[in-house]
Amino acid sequence: MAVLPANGHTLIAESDNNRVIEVDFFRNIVWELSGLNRPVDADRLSNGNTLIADCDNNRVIEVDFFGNIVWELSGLARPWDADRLSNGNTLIAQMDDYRVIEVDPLGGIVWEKNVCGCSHSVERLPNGNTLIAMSCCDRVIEVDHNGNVVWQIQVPYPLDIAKLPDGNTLISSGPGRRVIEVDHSGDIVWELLNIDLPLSVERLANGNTLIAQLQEGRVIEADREGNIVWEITELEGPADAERLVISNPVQLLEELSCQIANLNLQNGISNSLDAKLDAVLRAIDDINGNNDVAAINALEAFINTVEVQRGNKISDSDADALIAVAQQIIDLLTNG
Ligand SMILES: [Ca+2]
Ligand SMILES: [Ca+2]
Ligand SMILES: [Ca+2]
Repeated sequence: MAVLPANGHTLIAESDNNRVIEVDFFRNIVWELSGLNRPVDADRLSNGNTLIADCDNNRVIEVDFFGNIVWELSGLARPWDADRLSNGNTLIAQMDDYRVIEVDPLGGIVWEKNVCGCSHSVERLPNGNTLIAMSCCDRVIEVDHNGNVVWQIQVPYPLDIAKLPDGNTLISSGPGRRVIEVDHSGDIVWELLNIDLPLSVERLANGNTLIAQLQEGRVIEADREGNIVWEITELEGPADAERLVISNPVQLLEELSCQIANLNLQNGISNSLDAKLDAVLRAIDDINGNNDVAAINALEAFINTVEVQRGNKISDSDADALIAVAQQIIDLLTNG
């Protein structure tokens, strides 16, 4: 039994389309920034802005919701990864300058580590050390503040790395055509094989893994058994993807309503589904009484209606998607 997809939108650096997009669960674009030059990394920051490694413009920019550049560092050498740190500085890995740098908000270099070749990914760890994917040298290293290597592992052309809460490390290997999870001894504790050119990797809250596949033009969410539980295809050079958790049930409800409209179902069916979603909204809006139970009951009725039409007026994949989002709303109302 596959794990349901994790809640949220997906932020994607579509490098060959020179844009960054945010799509909802139904793959509708809800935010877009175009006019870039091979963006390869996009991170949504805690202030709601987006940090982008605009690779072939040799710069890292931070843009607000409206696309205004609120911070920029230019003159870089094809940056591939940029992370905003909790101290406000920015950590940057570059393709054409064989060092990883940490810069302050004014652009001054406050820390650097020379590496032996190109680097596609860097991460500051909670212990203050820095994890670096030295792609061209087939190695992932962890260095302390003084630049001493305290841990390393050989991996063919590691492209992205992510330290997991339990201390394991997730690594994508381009020529290896796989994503691996290794423990501190370097033993592989989990792997996903036959993944063509995995670029970015992220472990999601539900245990699934989000992977951007550049040449395949898709982003997939795979469960631990390798089942693809969500994907978006026909992208142009997706180099990075991250899941953005949506914690507002009303927002998900609106997206679910839009999707019902997009599906162009027979009037009777769409009216019946809309009525249930209206009931959910009324229950959530009702500040009196046990509103969450009423909302959850209406969502269960919505799911039942979709199930009745599954394979008939609603395709299997559309039914799966509608139910997954209805379930995400139930989870939010239950745990929120
Ligand atoms: Ca990212
Ligand atoms: Ca980043
Ligand atoms: Ca990073």
